[in-house]
Amino acid sequence: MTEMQAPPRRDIDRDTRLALYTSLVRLRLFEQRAYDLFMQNLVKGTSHLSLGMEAVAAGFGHAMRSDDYTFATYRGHAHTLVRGADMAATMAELLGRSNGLLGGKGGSMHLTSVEHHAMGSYAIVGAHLPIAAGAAWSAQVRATEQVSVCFFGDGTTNIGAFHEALNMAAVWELPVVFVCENNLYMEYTPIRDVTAVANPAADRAASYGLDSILVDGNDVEAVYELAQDVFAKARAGGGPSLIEAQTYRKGGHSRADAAKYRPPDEVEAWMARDPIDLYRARLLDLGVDDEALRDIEERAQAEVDDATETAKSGAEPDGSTLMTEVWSDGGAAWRN
Ligand SMILES: Cc1ncc(C[n+]2csc(CCOP(=O)(O)OP(=O)(O)O)c2C)c(N)n1
Ligand SMILES: [Mg+2]
Repeated sequence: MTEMQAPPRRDIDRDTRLALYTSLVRLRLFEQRAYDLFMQNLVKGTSHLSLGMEAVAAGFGHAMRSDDYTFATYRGHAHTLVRGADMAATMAELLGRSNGLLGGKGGSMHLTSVEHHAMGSYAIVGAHLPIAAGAAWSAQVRATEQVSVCFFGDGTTNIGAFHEALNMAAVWELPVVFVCENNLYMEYTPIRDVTAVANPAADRAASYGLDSILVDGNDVEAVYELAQDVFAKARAGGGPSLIEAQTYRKGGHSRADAAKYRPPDEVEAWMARDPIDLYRARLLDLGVDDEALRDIEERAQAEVDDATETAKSGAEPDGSTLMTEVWSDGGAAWRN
């Protein structure tokens, strides 16, 4: 049985703490707005929110170097935004508008910003783990000290690609960090009902000769500090890491899923551990004044409001763009 890592509590400077808090709030307010727009039928296709799980994205995102790679799932809004993708363009992408990150052709489930090394959001469960290992291999060959960071869910640990990617990454000592966001559920199935071990990622780390690492995914500083350690190890040629971050989604799996399948006492216990409330209280304890936090909250709200207006003002994609950007050189003609 794997034990939770005790939060190391290094001394983090005030600016970094406020930056972490800013990210948490931006990610939360963005997704709350995305939910509202979905309910107004303005978001095209489905969307998977990470409300309640923001500390994982913020903690890892802030520890990354600007040229490190991010690979996300369909639940990828936070992971893309935290790398620096423009909020209005991200919102516009959800609305399927031409001013979206991908010209309105990708939508919520496929957010990508190569410019920010956010290398895509993948809708096929487990598909991106081998790809993230490949990016790490490329960094290893080029000796760039870049790290490839791959986020996925608890359910993904029961997919073959998880085991294949972990094994190759360990054998080749690739600079890849696999982050399992264990929110206790797949779509509607509790992970514990279908998994032979209690901690779906951490308890399997030994199979690949890796340390078993569990972290409180609702404690942004614990995540941030752990991320710094595993990134340093990867950059120094120490090989991959597998991390299980324990967290919980505030809402359903996708769309308007009311998540009625979750026991009320479990929901209540996790709602009392909201990552933003926890961090706000901690910052106040550390002597940060309430006014500074309120200022961050107001600025983030204004940014989301502006992003929404810009996104809504975008035109629908022109039909002529349907066959552009199909290949990396932009062409659409079939080739062998
Ligand atoms: C290969 C494959 N099988 C099934 C699905 C349908 N599906 C979409 S999300 C999901 C649950 C994944 O759960 P988890 O890995 O815990 O991620 P979470 O949604 O909780 O973040 C499933 C089964 C899929 N997209 N791909
Ligand atoms: Mg899950």
